[in-house]
Amino acid sequence: MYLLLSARPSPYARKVRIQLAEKGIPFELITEVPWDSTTQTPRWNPLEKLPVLICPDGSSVFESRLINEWVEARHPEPPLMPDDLDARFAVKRFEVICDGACDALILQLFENARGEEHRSQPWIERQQRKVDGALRELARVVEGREFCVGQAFTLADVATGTLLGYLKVRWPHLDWPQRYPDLAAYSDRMEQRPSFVGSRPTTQVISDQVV
Ligand SMILES: N[C@@H](CCC(=O)N[C@@H](CS)C(=O)NCC(=O)O)C(=O)O
Repeated sequence: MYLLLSARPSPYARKVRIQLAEKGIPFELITEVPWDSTTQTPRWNPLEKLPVLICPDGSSVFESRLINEWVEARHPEPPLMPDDLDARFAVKRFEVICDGACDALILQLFENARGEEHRSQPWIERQQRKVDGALRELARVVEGREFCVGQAFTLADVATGTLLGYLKVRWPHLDWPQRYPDLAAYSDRMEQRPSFVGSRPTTQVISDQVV
C-alpha cells in the first residue's frame, strides 16, 4: 500500500489525496507538520517538503505535480489527463498557475509571521499581485464552463479546486468570491465531489519558529 505524507491545510498534498481518491487507489495518510523538527519529511525528500508518496518498495516520489504525473502514468484509469496534446498543455497551464498562486500565498504567510516590525510590505504586495493575477486568469478561463479543460474532470480541476478551497479556509477575508461569482460557483461544485469532501483542508499549529 502507498503511504502519503500530508499536512491538513496543504493544498499540494490535497491535490494528491484527491487524485488517489478519484482513482480509488488505497493509501495510508500520514499527517505531519512539515515545518516542525519532528517531521519525517526530510527522510524522504531532500527538499524537506510534502507531499511525499512512499511506495511499497520504499522509494519515494515528491513534488505534487510530479506525484500527479507519476500516479497518472502508473494508474491511468480513470484518466485525469486528456489524450490530446493541446488539452494536456492546457491542463499543465492550470497546474502552473495554481501552484504558483499557492507558493505566493505561503510566502505571504511566513512574511506575515515575521511580525509587524520585520515584515516587508512591498514583498507581501508583490506576492498578493500574483494571487490576484492567478484568480483573474482562472476566472477568465473557467467562466461559463463546467470543467477547466474539455468536458471532463481533469488534473486542472484538481489544481484549481484545491487552490480555491485553500483560499476559503486560510484566506477567508479575500473578496474573490464576490469579484468572480462564476469561479466561486465552480469551487462550490468541486467541493461537492466525494474526493474533495474527504480532503477538506483544516488549520494546523506550527510549533517551531520558522522565520
Ligand atoms: N512545489 C511543492 C511545494 C510543497 C510545499 O511547499 N509544501 C509545504 C507544505 S504546504 C512544505 O512541506 N513546506 C516545508 C518547507 O518548505 O520546509 C509541491 O508542489 O509539492
